[in-house]
Amino acid sequence: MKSRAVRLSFLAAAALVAASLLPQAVFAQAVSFLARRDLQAGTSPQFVAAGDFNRDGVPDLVVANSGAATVSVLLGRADGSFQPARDYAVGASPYSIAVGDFNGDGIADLAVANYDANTVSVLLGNADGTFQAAQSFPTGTNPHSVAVGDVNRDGVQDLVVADWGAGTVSILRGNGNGTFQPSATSTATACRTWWSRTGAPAPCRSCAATATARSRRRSASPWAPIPMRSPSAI
Ligand SMILES: [Ca+2]
Ligand SMILES: [Ca+2]
Ligand SMILES: [Ca+2]
Repeated sequence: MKSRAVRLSFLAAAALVAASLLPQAVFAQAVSFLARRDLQAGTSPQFVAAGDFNRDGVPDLVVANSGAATVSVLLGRADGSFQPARDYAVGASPYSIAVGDFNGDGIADLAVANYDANTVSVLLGNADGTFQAAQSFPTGTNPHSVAVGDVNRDGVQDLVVADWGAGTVSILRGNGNGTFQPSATSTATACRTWWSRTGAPAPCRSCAATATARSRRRSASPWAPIPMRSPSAI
């Protein structure tokens, strides 16, 4: 009886091992790739995104060239090849791209996080695979990644940016016409620059304390928020 139980356990273990190996073997045999094909982009390509920028049903590519301050758009052909890249200027060190429709015309647009420019560049699509010149909107320090979403549920796409150098996330709410409202992070950064009326820097204060500080200023506080001015200019 004992030997039969051992034999059954051995068979069950063997069956489990065979079952775990068989799908992998079948999978390995079923998947293969054609020879690699390299496409020319710009200097130091950092990020790639896909979309259908000329609305022909064929996926296209857009590449962030961090060393060239450009994005390269490569329109796809139906046979899997791509047309030569067309470059568009953006801010310094583009690190990330998100595809959305920021002006609600049904045509894909681009948002590019520019790490060394502290901006996002927005390029509105023209439906034929070309894009309008970039418009820039401030973010926090060193934007490293950008995503698209409707964060306030008004039906207009917004941008969410991860600011690597600031440890913050910037929310840029869309206006529906391809422009964006100033980010909350930019406001918080400006609030950091406080100076006394005598020219001495005030203790660092958070943006959340602004309302309280303004209230104190009205009651003869020696500190006043004077964003982005040097002591000599006061
Ligand atoms: Ca296409
Ligand atoms: Ca659009
Ligand atoms: Ca929105």
